[in-house]
Amino acid sequence: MSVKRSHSLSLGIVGLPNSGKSTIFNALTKLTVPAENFPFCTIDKNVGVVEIPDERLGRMSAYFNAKKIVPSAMTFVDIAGLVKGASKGEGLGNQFLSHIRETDVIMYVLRAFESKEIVHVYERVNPVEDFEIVQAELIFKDIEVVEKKIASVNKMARIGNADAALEMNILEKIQKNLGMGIPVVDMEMNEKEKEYVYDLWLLTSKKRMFVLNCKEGLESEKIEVWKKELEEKTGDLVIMADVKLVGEMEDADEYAELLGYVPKSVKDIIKGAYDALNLITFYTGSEKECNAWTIEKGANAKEAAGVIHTDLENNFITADVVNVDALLDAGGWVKAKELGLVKNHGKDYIVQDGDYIIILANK
Ligand SMILES: Nc1nc2c(ncn2[C@@H]2O[C@H](COP(=O)(O)OP(=O)(O)O)[C@@H](O)[C@H]2O)c(=O)[nH]1
Ligand SMILES: [Mg+2]
Repeated sequence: MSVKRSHSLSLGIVGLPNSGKSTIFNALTKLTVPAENFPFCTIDKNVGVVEIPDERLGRMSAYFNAKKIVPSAMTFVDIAGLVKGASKGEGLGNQFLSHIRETDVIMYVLRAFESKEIVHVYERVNPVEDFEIVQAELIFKDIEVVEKKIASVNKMARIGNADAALEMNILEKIQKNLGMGIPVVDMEMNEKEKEYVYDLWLLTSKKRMFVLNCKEGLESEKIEVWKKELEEKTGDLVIMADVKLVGEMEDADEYAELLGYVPKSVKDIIKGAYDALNLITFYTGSEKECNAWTIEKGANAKEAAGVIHTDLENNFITADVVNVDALLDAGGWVKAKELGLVKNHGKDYIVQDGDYIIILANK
């Protein structure tokens, strides 16, 4: 499994200076939760841990009248602006590149708004080019890492290491592609190559999503063209959002009446990150405690048990599973069982979004 299977997913906000990164960071981290609930993360002013808004968890905890509610969380990191030359230490480049290394997904915030007061470093508005400038810096940094690795593998080859030739093949392929401006996420790779590359922690291997910072709902066809261009280039999610508005509004629906369209909200952006990472949520719970857990799509019941506790994974026997909404609609566990909604599954069962799971394990 390539993506972390824990609560502690993290998203790095990346872009040129004055694109709206800090504005969006502030909007997202309004939902910040007390750090002691999430001991994995030390909080500073550029890092915020945010609870994932989750209606199903709310409904389930109300049903159980749960004493404790533990939602999934996501860590947001506001990474300072990157400019051309960042990979060579221009601006405060290098230091910030190391912050990106620690995140699971990169959210590019790209400026698509005009403003005389707020300067654009390159004095024009073109989000597609801005993306390419920033990504190029990440590619340069990856090339550096790969070249260092090639040098060390070469040494291993000389002392007769059997794996060295195989490693060299993979590294040279990556080096060649990076040299052509292709980020790692867009490279064709087999499972073995993917596994190897995962351990290199390359910046361009991160999943991506995009926020085009614009006057949503009012903007010209030009922005639609940029959006399409980005989608075609990357295959990734592009959200058009008025980043300033995202921060100011409490309730998107209320604004919808005012504006005549539904503006993008913090929830849309978080959902985008979930999709970008290919994540789903499953639930466990009782009167004592209700939990929402995050897992990669395609994970099986045994792996899901491991997200809760390593012992549960190691001693896994079977899992009783029912969709959480179906469970609550039926009026609880006993009724759901009577209706035949609860299914017993073995370790290979692929967990579905919205599953409520009771793991049976050896003590
Ligand atoms: N006119 C306008 N200004 C914005 C918009 N989004 C952000 N800004 C302003 O642009 C400036 C830079 O934004 P900031 O979030 O600090 O950018 P960062 O450098 O990417 O972190 C701030 O003064 C914001 O208020 C927008 O959509 N329209
Ligand atoms: Mg900033």
